[in-house]
Amino acid sequence: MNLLEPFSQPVYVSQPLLPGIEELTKLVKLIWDSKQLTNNGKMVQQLEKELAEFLHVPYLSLFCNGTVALQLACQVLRLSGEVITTPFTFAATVHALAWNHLKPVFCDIEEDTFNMNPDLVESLITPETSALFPVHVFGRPCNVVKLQDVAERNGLKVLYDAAHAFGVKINGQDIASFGDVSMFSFHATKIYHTVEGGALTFNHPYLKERADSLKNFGIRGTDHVAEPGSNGKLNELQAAVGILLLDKVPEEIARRKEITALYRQMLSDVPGIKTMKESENVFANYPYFVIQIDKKEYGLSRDELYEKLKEYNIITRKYFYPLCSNFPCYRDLPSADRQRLPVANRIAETVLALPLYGQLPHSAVEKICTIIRSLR
Ligand code: T4K
Repeated sequence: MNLLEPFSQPVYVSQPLLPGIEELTKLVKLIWDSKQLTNNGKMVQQLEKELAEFLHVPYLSLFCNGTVALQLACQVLRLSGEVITTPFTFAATVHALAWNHLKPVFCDIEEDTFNMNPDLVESLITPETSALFPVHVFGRPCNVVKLQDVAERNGLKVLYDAAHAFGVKINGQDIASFGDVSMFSFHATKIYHTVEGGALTFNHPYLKERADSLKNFGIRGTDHVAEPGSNGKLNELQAAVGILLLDKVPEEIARRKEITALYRQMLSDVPGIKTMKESENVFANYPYFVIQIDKKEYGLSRDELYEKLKEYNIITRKYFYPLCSNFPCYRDLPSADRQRLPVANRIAETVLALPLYGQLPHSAVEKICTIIRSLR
């Protein structure tokens, strides 16, 4: 194989983990026989139980996707006024606030983790602030201890967007155990998925009760509709996919870990290409492999490298560009001012996520790295 020839087929940033078609067919047959397709059927109940065990959380509620889960989490926690969040995230995080008529207040991020900078949070708190809404970006844990301390001292709730952090542990403790509520996305591009889907995790039974009601139109019993809920339910077919994929997660993480190590090794001495360091005392899940490109040293900007790689059939993603605070719907907020978010603005201009999924052959990684080296 000529390492500098384009790939014959596109290599995408991600590729979904798939259950075996025969085992899926068996579960579909059970669903067909039961004729229960949705509305908290057996598959959803089983998956909720298995996921709670996997994540070591007492309470968990499944949703049709992570975005609706976040929108409803704001209501579960009865958030109001202003919520402090990060601009360096997927659109869904900040949109969840806007859908609840909450005001996002953007906090700048840390250089090394790309997560909300806990040392800056306190200066953004006003009498209107009801919560912190940090994101464990690329599965790297936020500084949960400092954030919890700020929250407790100021009487704030903490809602974690843990969309990328399925299976991550900090000092052996599961990431879902921090904060009041965490959201995990089970979209097909995630290391674990239910095609589309998501979950909220809680430490208190009343939060799960409320989430279960809000995702089912606010219905609390045959003759009682307590509040204006939505429809956020996962269906039985998707739960079946989730049941079959759960066992595959440890191997998927192990493969991604090897691929990540190979990328790091092959790119470590390329001038102008910076890879992210492993976080200390963290069991990582390797959802994305993200590099930063310094045009002065590498010779190409991030956008130029993105375009060049496309010519080689390598389809990367600029996660997360544009920055949420620069979207037309948020850029006029006082906290969205670029001067107040220098780190996030700089990082969003330079990051690129390279292909990473368990089935990605090591030979493809070697070829991608060889091409990146050759382009400077
Ligand atoms: N919070 C955060 C921090 C998030 O990152 C996300 C979602 C959410 C909240 C909301 O959770 P959900 O409501 O989505 O559950 C993707 C995903 O759609 C999105 O779930 C994810 N974050 C975001 C980071 O990435 P795109 O537009 O980049 O995806 P797309 O379709 O370009 O897929 C990337 C590549 O994956 C494709 O080039 C090919 C491959 N692919 C994709 C799909 C969907 C497949 O091979 N098969 C597939 O079925 O947004």
